[in-house]
Amino acid sequence: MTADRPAASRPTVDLEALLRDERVEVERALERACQWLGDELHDDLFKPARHAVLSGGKRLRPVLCVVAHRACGGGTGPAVYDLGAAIELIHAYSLMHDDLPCMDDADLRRGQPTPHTLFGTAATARAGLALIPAASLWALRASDALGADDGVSRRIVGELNRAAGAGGMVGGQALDLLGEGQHLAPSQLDRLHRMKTGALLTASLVIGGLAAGASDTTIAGLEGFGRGIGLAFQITDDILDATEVAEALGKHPSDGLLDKSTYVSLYGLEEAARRARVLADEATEALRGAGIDAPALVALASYVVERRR
Ligand code: GRG
Repeated sequence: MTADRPAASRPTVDLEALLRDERVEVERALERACQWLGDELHDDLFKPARHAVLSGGKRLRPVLCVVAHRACGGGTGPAVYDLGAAIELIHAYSLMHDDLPCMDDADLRRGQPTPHTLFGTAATARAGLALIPAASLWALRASDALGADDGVSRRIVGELNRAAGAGGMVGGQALDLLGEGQHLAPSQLDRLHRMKTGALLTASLVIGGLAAGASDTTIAGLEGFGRGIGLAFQITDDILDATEVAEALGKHPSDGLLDKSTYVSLYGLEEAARRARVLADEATEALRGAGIDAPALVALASYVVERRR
């Protein structure tokens, strides 16, 4: 697959080592965030939240944030991982709520029982809500620690909330729920997933760039990169959903079982995979167009379409 790519878009970094090393730091940052949450929240809220935040996962959003930050000349201290962890708090809440009986009614996520099967639906719903303001506060604290001025902090927190909100993840989830049992057109499916999945992935990159003081041109390049990998990520998710068993993916049920339109139902496996690769290549082109030399981001674009979970 890689051999067909233009040389400029071929990854030149050790992706496995990159993910391993970054995830170690991300887990440390999530432990710090949970320590703070434990001081802030009543146990009834904290226990489901802690389970959701520390139950594993690929940690792609914080990894994108710190890698983008570095690509824009930012440093590598703990505060940028804390910033990435703030984004992961939003992601954790979204998964907790997505798995609730009133949404996807899922019992398995990341190879573990979902929070509501352990702590109950009401406690999990409340704990998820508690993570939303916590994420903004944690992002603000991380921006301060990074020495960002008020204007940059404002943009960072605005970016996080815009991506999480009605024009992003929440809006996309609403479209997803409304679309159950219907055959969505390609443009409808793209719009839904650019909002539901792509917005937070893109915000992760933009937030990393903003924290490093990136120019508007660079931020636009990161947005273009996020736009490509966001949809490529979702197409790959649909392919994995259709081809891997629940045990290998660590989640149940699949979108196919939930009677949702997917890229595989729309295009078939082969064409869906081709589209994901084209989008990943467009993502790396967006970096090049903005003059961003970031082999680690290029490697992550490959990871997005080649991952097995
Ligand atoms: C009020 C309508 C309304 C919604 C509430 C629940 C919710 C907001 C949003 C959920 C949206 C959602 C589930 C987005 C995530 C999509 C996605 C691709 C999840 C999987 O991400 P991975 O593969 O997960 O990165 P890991 O486990 O690796 O972290």
